Amino acid sequence: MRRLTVAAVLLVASVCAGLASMQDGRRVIDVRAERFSFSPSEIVLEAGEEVELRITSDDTAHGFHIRGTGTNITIPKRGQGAVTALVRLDKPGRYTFECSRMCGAGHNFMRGELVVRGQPAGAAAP
Ligand SMILES: [Cu+2]
Repeated sequence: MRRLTVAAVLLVASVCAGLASMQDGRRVIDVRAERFSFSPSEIVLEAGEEVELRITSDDTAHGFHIRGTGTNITIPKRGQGAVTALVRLDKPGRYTFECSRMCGAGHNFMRGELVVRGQPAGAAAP
């Protein structure tokens, strides 16, 4: 009598999510700028982690400046694509980013924060 071994083949659809969230091992974070805010307005990363910010505008051109760093770029106006900023901050802390291009009455309030967390050192007991 022949035994039929039924092999259950599990076809696991390990298809990557349509929207890439990693690029070259980096996290890619989409940021939207519009008068007069950034969303998300708080971005959390690890100290020493390099992330790619892909910034688009929903209206006019804006700027993206991270205080205390050399990052200061122009975000093209809506429909003209994204600008990419590679960001790596080695010191834990909070870094303010802000619009650096006059965009209207609320320009001075258009900002957000990068929260850089320290690397957890070893096993921390609760
Ligand atoms: Cu502005």
